[in-house]
Order: sequence, then C-alpha cells, then structure tokens
Amino acid sequence: MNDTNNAIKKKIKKELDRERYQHTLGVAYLASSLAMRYRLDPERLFTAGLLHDCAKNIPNDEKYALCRKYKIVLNDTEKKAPYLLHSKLGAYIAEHEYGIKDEEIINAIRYHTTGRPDMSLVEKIVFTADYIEINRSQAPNLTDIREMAFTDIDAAVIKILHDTLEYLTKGDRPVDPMTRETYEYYLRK
Ligand code: DGI
Ligand code: FE
Ligand code: FE
Repeated sequence: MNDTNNAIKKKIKKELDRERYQHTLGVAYLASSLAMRYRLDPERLFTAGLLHDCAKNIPNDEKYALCRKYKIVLNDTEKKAPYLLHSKLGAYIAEHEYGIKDEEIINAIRYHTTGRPDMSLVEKIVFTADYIEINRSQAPNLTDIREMAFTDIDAAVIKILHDTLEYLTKGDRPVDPMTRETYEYYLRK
C-alpha cells in the first residue's frame, strides 16, 4: 500500500468504532481487488474504500450541524433519515480534511449509499464492495452478488438496488428518490 493510503488508514482508524473500521478495511481491500479485476488502479480504490464511511460515526445532530456549516443541501429523505447524510458529508470531509482531489473518488463516497444513474466504474465498485465485503452477512443473495461483482458489475449493481428497495419498502422506511432513479436507470440500460 502506498504512503498516502497508509496515512489515511491511520487517521480513519481514530474516527471510527472498531466494527466500522473492520468494515472499512473490508471495503478497501475488496474495492482494490475489484480494481485489479477491471484494470483500474488498486490504490485509488483502496483510498475510496478507506474513506467511504468517514462521516459515519459523527453523532446525528452534529451531522446536521456540519451540513449546515458546509452548505451541503439535503433532500427531504435525508432530512428524515440521518443515516443517509454520511455519504454527502463524507465526500466533503474526504476532500477538505483528507485532501482528496480525485473527483471520481469523491463521487464514489458521495453516492455510495444510493448509487446514481450512469456511475463511473470507480463508483460502481465502491457501491458494490460496500454491500458484499466479507464482514457483511445479513443481506439476501450475497453468494450470487459476490460472484456477479467479478463477472458483471452492472448486474451486481442492479441486484443490490433491487434488494435494497425491497428491504426498504417492506420495512416501511423512506426511500431516497435517487435509489429508485438509479435502479430504473440500470434496469433500462
Ligand atoms: O454505511 P453502511 O452501513 O456501510 O452502508 P450504506 O452507506 O449503504 O448504508 C446502508 C443503509 O442505507 C441501509 O440500512 C439501507 C439504507 N439505504 C440505502 N438506500 C436508501 C437507504 N435508506 C433509505 N431510507 N432510503 C434509501 O433510499
Ligand atoms: Fe455508508
Ligand atoms: Fe459502508
């Protein structure tokens, strides 16, 4: 791993609880492996994986306060569901506190929870790795999605969105319009 990633790894460890740090390492290593599969730079994907949840352990009231302070605009779902905030806020923190300049890495963090239509390969890899890394065990169809990630990443993205929408609808949770929009975009593609 390069010096930048080593430094980020040390810093992020202090920001996260034990479990979240374990998940973060899982995403970083898997995202860099998927980068190898798809001929991207594994160090870039390792960085994106390390930082994707960098805002996750900030208390909710502080998350809202920081979004106001940094002028991050929230949609109605984000106003109701504070756990959705960590992606947008995390993108800002990655840029301004970790000095990330790579726009694709910043966007991969920004959209890692909902996805977005027409994601770059970097974004798709982080979105997928977050769902299937080794510490995840609750989601349905993990065996299939894990194989798809290495054979057909768009198919993996569609399945993840489908299962997430089903989980949210069944649980009567608010659905971010971006999640549905992304699903419909990839279904049509
Ligand atoms: O931060 P992580 O737990 O690693 O993963 P994540 O950033 O994908 O967040 C996962 C949670 O986000 C999970 O409980 C499902 C939820 N989620 C994804 N899309 C939506 C959503 N929750 C709501 N309310 N609406 C969405 O559209
Ligand atoms: Fe997350
Ligand atoms: Fe995550």
